Amino acid sequence: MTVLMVWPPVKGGRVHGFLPLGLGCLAANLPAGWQARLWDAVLAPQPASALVAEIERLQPRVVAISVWDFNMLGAREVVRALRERFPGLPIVAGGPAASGHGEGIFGALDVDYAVAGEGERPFRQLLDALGSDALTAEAKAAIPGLIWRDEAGRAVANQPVWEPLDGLEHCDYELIRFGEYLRHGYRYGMHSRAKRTAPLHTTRGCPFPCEYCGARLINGTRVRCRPIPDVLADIRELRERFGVDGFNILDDNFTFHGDYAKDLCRAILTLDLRGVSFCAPNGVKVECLDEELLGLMKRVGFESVFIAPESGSERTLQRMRKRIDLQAVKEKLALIKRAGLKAFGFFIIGYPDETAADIRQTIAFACRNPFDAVVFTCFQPLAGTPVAARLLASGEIQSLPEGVDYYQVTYAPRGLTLRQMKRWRLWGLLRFYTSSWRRLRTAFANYSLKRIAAFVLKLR
Ligand code: B12
Ligand code: SF4
Repeated sequence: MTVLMVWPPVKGGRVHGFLPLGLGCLAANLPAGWQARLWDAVLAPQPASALVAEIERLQPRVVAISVWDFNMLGAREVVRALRERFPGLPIVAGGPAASGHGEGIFGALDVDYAVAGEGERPFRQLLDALGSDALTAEAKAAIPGLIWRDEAGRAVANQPVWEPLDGLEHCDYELIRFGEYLRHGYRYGMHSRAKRTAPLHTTRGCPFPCEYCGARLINGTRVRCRPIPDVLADIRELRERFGVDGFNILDDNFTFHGDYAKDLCRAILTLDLRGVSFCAPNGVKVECLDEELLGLMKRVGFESVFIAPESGSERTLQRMRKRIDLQAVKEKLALIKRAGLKAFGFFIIGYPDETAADIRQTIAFACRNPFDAVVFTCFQPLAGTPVAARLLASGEIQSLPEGVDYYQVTYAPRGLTLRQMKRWRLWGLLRFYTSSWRRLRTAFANYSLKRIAAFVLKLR
């Protein structure tokens, strides 16, 4: 039996930092008797009519679609075309948007089932039941994270379960045509000399309660570590088959279990990986850094450490429920520098109820601490997060943005306009990068003048 996996089109065509990793993970963990095919409208932009033709050719038993808020518009278009042409074909959605929307996903997307949380095990159970025509209400109720309709048509959302990562196959790189992505310029990871980069997972989960973040809806609040031999096997495979020379650890909190991170670094040092760099571009929990870990990271091939204070305003940090100690940030920045690593900072501006004074404090904090580079992102409410729920409930926003990337500004706190937010962002970057020669050099060392000019134009 075939499951056709769908990576929907995104506005603006190809997105080279954006891989169908979730679908690759599901495909690597299918039940016996099932095979996966992938229809990928990001690697090869194509209209929904091409998917209809593919379904006529492959005659799949199920369609599985991976949905982020970012690709929701494309997902909707594809699902609409499938519904019209193949009304009886089961469509299952999963991914960050399914996790974020919960049972609300049926309002956003006309699918039969959805899965919130990690998909490997629930999807295997769902396919098993579908394939043997045993998908009774009891069977549906027993699948963790499954979102389904009961006999009265009411949406039911089962509680996801976040199990240990042992025994999970990682990702089917063949199915997602990772080699093709690399040939088409796939690249993720800022400020790295690596030419062929690949994502790498070592842990899943995050225990922190930041109110703007949707990560724990997908990966839960317990940080689970992959067995180190599995991670090494991934590294070897990606290095040997695809010539990868830069690994981006996509974990939410790579350093959360310090001993695991250290053991992993030591294990990586036993591999012959000359010329290979590592990066954790989502940021690491700053409090979890110590001298020994930073030293090991440097030896493994980290060039920089990304941390996410998010704000220089204590008032905003409290509102975000961001548990971070700005004094500790200063101390750890010194440690990062002493280890010979560069320090990158992520900041959010325009959080609900922020004032111009809070934003000024954030920019000042970034400028006066020894960061080599920073990013100021304008706040965007994400499905399923407490802050988005509050904004919707209070009527401050009527709906959540869909199809937007990092650069678009879709929200401004009361008292500020979208235009002002764009100006604050640009002003912050200008102030930061012109505040020292070292920072300006870092920017020019990593990006050409043309790229910097294009970036600034995009931010206006
Ligand atoms: C790495 C990452 C990225 C990478 C891309 C990763 C990639 N796939 O190539 C980059 C940096 C490009 C990125 C960008 C963005 N990201 Co991002 N990203 C992440 C991060 C840290 C990990 C995502 C990942 O790849 N995980 C690994 C794969 C295997 O997991 P997965 O895709 O979720 O799949 C699993 C399940 O979701 C499920 N599943 C997935 N598909 C399907 C389909 C079916 C049928 C089923 C049953 C199950 C299923 O099973 C999979 C295996 O368990 C997450 C945080 C997190 N913890 O998830 C944020 C996250 C997904 N990102 C987020 C956002 C908002 C963005 C941006 C839209 C930011 C913005 N507003 O501008 C951009 C959009 C893309 C763009 N190009 O601009 C939000 C998503 C919120 C949402 N509801 O959509 C998250 C949750 C972060 C957050 N703080 O809330 N991101
Ligand atoms: S922002 Fe980072 S620390 Fe906070 S909940 Fe999300 S992943 Fe965890």
